[in-house]
Amino acid sequence: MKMVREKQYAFINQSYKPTSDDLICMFKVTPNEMSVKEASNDVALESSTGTWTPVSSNKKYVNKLGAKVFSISGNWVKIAYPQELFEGNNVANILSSIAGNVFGMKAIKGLRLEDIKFPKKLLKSFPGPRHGIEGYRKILKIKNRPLVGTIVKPKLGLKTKDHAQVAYNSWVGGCDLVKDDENLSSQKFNPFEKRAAKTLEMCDKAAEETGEKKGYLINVTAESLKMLKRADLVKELGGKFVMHDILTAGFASLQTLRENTKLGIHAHRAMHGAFTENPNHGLSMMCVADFARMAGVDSLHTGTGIGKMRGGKREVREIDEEIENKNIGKTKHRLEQNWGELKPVFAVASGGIYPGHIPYLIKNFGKDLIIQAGGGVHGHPNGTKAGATAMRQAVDATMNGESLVHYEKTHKELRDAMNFWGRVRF
Ligand code: CAP
Ligand code: MG
Repeated sequence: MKMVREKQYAFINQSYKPTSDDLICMFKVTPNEMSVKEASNDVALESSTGTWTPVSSNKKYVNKLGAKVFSISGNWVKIAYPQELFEGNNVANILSSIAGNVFGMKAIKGLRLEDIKFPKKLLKSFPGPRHGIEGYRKILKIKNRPLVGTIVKPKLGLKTKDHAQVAYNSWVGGCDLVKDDENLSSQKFNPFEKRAAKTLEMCDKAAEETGEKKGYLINVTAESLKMLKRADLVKELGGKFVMHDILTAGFASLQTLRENTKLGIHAHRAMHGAFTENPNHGLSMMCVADFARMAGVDSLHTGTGIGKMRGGKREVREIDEEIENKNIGKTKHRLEQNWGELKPVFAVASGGIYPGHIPYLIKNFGKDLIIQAGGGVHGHPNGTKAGATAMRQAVDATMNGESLVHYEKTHKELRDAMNFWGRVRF
């Protein structure tokens, strides 16, 4: 069969000046036995209106919808997409174009979608967070400091009674938030309905005893109708928050949740590493964060720069700025963006964290942070309650401008944590 290729550079237009109605993608293109220009042409055509050969069914009016490669600098390529290509308020639809077939084409050895700039009208079609940073602060009555959270550990296996007890000990010790782990849903050892009732009862009890507002981020990730039923039950039981695994369940599921619940949505990014970690291939965490803010999560795991998970300080800081600020400046790995009326999302620093890390986290990522520790609370030598207190003490010390080394002298829980896990130098 004689291969008839589309005009070699039909989707290349390096004199094109993108308009404010264009969606812009920044790709890193590693071509396979062809030039970056040729491979970029294929990326643009496959992610918009084209395919490997001209088609007789094409109409002239479709041509103006074709994506345009308007900038090529080494392997870094920028492509402009007319926003008419996309359906408003539909993350999956946009991803199916710009992050769809392109990753599997023979034309590339590697393709990384590093960041996306969204046009105003398309952005306005998305709800964004219902609560965001200010909403969480209002619900929990915490004005200024970072929120302290924990994850019930062991992550699976605890029976409901024990799960609720661990949560209670965390709250009375000083945690503001307790969350389920990403892989806890409604397994036999801890069914959702029983867990919701028992743990929210303990949440209220702890709030009453401490005089502080407390929150439970219960994992509702499941088939969509079941997920909505679970979110409704949480509301009935007086819960204020739910948790959703936005990547394993998918953005369409997240959008269903956002449109059908008024509760705060805590977003876990389990599975992100499968496509965000290779700098030459896949979708960056920055793009995941963009879509999470648009779809309407209120809090999102973004990394720590220091704990057990990958993701360096620069990357984490740039993502935190992207989800927390209104006007975003351009950097090597990030496009500028004006987020308009979409509320800021609370960044979550989690993964191998313990009290010793807190000065580093606040210094590098600020106070609008949910600092979360599972092992770093329940692994404390004197147990969960002491572990939670040590986390709180580290936040209090840092917010007061006191070093942990000085503060631990008068705060036993913190001292025991530091002796057990060591003092963090940074
Ligand atoms: C942390 C955690 C979180 C990770 C996710 C875990 O527990 O519960 O899922 O933070 O990573 O299961 O590992 P520990 P990220 O505090 O005991 O480490 O935040 O990078 O998405
Ligand atoms: Mg976890």
